[in-house]
Amino acid sequence: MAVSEQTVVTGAQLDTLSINTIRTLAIDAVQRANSGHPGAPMGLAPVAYALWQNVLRYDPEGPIWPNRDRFVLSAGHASMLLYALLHLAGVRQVKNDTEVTNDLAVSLEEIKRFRQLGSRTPGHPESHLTTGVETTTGPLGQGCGNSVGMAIAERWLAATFNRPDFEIFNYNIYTICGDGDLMEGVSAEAASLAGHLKLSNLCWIYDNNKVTLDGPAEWSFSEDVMTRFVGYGWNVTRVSDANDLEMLARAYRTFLDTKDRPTLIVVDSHIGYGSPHKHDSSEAHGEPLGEEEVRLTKRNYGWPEDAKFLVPEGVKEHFRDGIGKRGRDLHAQWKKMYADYAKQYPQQDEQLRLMQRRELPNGWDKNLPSFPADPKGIATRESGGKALNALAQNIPWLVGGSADLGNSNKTTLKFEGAGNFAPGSYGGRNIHFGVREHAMGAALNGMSVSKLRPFGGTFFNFSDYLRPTIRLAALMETPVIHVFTHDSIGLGEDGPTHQPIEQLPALRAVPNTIVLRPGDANEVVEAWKVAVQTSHGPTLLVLSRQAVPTLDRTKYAPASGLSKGAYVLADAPGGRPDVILIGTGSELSLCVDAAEKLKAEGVQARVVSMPSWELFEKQDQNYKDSVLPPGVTARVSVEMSMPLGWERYVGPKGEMIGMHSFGASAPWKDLQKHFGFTTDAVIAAARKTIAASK
Ligand SMILES: Cc1ncc(C[n+]2csc(CCOP(=O)(O)OP(=O)(O)O)c2C)c(N)n1
Ligand SMILES: [Mg+2]
Repeated sequence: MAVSEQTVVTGAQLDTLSINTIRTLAIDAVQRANSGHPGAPMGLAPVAYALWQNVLRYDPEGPIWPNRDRFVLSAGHASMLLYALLHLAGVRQVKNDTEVTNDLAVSLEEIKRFRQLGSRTPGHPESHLTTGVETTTGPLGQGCGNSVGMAIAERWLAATFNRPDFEIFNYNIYTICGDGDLMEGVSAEAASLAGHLKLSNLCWIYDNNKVTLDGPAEWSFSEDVMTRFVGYGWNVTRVSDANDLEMLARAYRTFLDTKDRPTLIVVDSHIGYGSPHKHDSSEAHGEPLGEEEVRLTKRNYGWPEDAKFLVPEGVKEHFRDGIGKRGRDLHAQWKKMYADYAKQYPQQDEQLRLMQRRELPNGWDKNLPSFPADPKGIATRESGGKALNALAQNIPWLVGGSADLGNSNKTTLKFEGAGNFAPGSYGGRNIHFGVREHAMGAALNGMSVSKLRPFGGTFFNFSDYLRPTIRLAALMETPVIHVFTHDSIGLGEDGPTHQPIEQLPALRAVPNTIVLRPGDANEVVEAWKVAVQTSHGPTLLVLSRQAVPTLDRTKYAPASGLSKGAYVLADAPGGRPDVILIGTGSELSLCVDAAEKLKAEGVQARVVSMPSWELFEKQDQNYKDSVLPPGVTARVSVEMSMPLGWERYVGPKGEMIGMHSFGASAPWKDLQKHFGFTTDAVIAAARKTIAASK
């Protein structure tokens, strides 16, 4: 069928026309940008078309409808596939997370600006930029992991908010993934978890095109994917021809009919290489086709060879009559039902509205613990568990768990009714992620973009296992809370395999991420308050296994100073210190002790508690100077971590007490002496920096 700008077509021809429009938009955008992957969108166009046009319950004019189906393109390099769909379906852009505008999320102009500065069509889909992009993908495997979190979120929302005759939540999550996604470990962890949890609202569509960037997939990938997923407890079905819309429709129907487990649809496809002569070559497909190849390909599709960014007449209308009409009708019915629901269940309605806006309920901070002075004190993981349990009773959608360390992380919600999130009882607030840190991190991101307030726990050292997900939460500007306990060599006997050294500086290096290492029980409560009030990025709580003294707040400044990142805990007379001692976490009390002893020697020390660099950097210069006066250059930092970066706070004359090697397996008291985290060491460093500053 030849196409011109005026062609009028109907029926099955419209399917082909629409699919080829997706393909040629991808080809043209990649060609103009002179970078990107045209092949994957070309191969996947019918698969995505069959889903969007005939199955997806999505209202392009209401893209934040809470009960919309979610579409995740885990194969983020195929971004043009998603942009073309968003354009053709007419999805509207949302402002400030809540306000649907009349602007298209992806206009044709934006497609022409693919991969350009400031466009809504970056190289890989970014959810904070483009409405309709449900989660940011690009690092392969992450979208798969996110989709499991989205499926968890839907099950939780349904169990929590649905009422007889009011099925407020019953949406599904569809994820397109490729060979790369399925090779990545995170997708295996996530699939295992999804199978265990029997998440029947989850459908992965595997683009089995037998090719990856370097060449044939068989060079590195020969496992039996279908058998593997059967082993995970998934329903597995196959579509042997990606261009067969009927077979695709049957596969989606199979998914919808499967009520007891997730579904994997294996779709045998051919990646688009352009014209047939290129078809079997192992030529790289992660690049533009080139002008000549673009022509040949278009000729092959029966497309005008010279037309660029052509959307033939009838295509947009076709989408409007398909996904558009279905979505609009379903959304309208839902709104009607919801209005009655809101009348009958005003409390639930209020909660759902707050969640959508990422706001906290009234009284969210009531009954928070407050800890009396205690020289023996308690571990910050302990006080953390108490603060979390109080907050979670006030914020019903604070939901999370641990990667099999709940008892160590103290992240278990223990109050009446908290319950476990388990197959068939999806209203529980405690999720057992199992020993799957990476999938946990990815799932937390998926829960967060679904507007829950998720938290997850593991040992701080194993933040390495989920670090990619922290980075993505930061990029996506989505508020996930990580509880990292066993924060240093202070964990003792487990030894250097478990003792974090470089994790603090490494995570402080991630933009838009708040790292908090509170110094005593009352700072922990304040840290949790910061965490739940943060709405546009991840917060990492770094907590100790060992007890730390609870400081006497009648003698020292209040712990609320934590919200400024750093504050003067104890000052020298007249605010004129000879030296400033800066501590974080468990080392704060070392600084306090050292200051007391220095005082007896006639040296006036100021103690600064600095639980968060990021929060401190947000303060104005006056405040910063009031905490660290430029005139006082004798400064000591104390932190059981690689001290990388502390130079900026202690200055050229300052001293940094930190870790310069791995730790060791021994009782904590012995490690403390061995690695020099003692009051005497702080005093010696203070003397040294005072001498250097004179
Ligand atoms: C974690 C990660 N590693 C590497 C890449 C780079 N990369 C992008 S696409 C791709 C090929 C993946 O092959 P497949 O998933 O089969 O996609 P196809 O080439 O079939 O579209 C690679 C390696 C990436 N995006 N993410
Ligand atoms: Mg592939």
